[in-house]
Amino acid sequence: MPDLLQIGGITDTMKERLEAAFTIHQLDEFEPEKITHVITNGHDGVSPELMASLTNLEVISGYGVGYDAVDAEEAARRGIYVTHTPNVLNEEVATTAVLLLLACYRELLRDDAYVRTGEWKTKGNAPLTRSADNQTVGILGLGRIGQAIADKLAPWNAKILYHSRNKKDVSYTYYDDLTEMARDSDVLICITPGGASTNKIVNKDVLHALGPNGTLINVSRGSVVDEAALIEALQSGALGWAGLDVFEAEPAVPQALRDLPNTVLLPHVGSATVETRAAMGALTVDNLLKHIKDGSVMSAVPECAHL
Ligand code: A2R
Repeated sequence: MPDLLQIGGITDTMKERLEAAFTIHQLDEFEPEKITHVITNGHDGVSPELMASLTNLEVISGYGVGYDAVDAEEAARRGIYVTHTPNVLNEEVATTAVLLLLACYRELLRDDAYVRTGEWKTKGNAPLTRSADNQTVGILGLGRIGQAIADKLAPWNAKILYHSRNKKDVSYTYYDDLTEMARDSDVLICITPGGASTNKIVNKDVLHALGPNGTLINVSRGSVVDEAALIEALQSGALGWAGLDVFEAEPAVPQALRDLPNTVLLPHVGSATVETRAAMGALTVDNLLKHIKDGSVMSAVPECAHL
């Protein structure tokens, strides 16, 4: 049986299917030259040193759609497939984005605390919140998940703007300048890949353009937003609210963000439901099993699509 290196956790169902086809090795016991397949996730990826040491590597199967923790260009150069799990998580991550948006607008956490602490009884009705209806929403990265977010916002009558590298064949308004889009948006939702090309593209200028009544939602990667600039903007009132599922150095989250009342913070759970994680797990395993069956894979990342 081929030798598979496991990086990070896998579910029992994934383990059962993999054990029938591979000898599974853990990071603390493997012979690099024997490993032909790797299973990993978006957070752990594969370090450049590890990838260089795996001289007979053929496939890196990633659990998750983001693969910024793997050097896919180097893998493609070596003829190694990198695979990921696109599409099966679109709806779930889009739900998470909408959940954060609604929680910011309707002060869900503040009002929940208002009931729990007994303030409702002692202080009377809670202060009013803002309506999430009829807002202008700028989507940074109108890809698979970005489109699902736009679709899920339809019942709130959102006007959709978007910024991506290329203009799409859609009816929404395209901006080739992110700061200009932020200026025209009530909400900015980040859903690009991570990596060098998007590193801190949501910078101080973008956050200030979004403004005191603006809301930032990030369900992409922590690296996309300049976190220090975000904290400063939220503290000074230059930006109104932030709903964040991802952070620069997660799971470490700056105390300043945790102390702010105008943030809603989630522990990177965009796709983390039983149903969606099962679908992601199945596709992660399917990629590996297909490769040992016929040498191809189900869902290669774009850099490896030509292999
Ligand atoms: O290449 P384009 O024009 O289709 O734009 C893509 C956009 N994008 C960028 N936009 C602005 N500046 C950049 N440097 C840049 N790089 C990429 O992000 C596209 O509209 C979108 C990505 O869409 P998909 O490839 O379909 O990815 P998906 O499945 O929506 O997932 C997005 C990310 C993952 O990479 C994870 O990091 C996260 O969501 O969970």
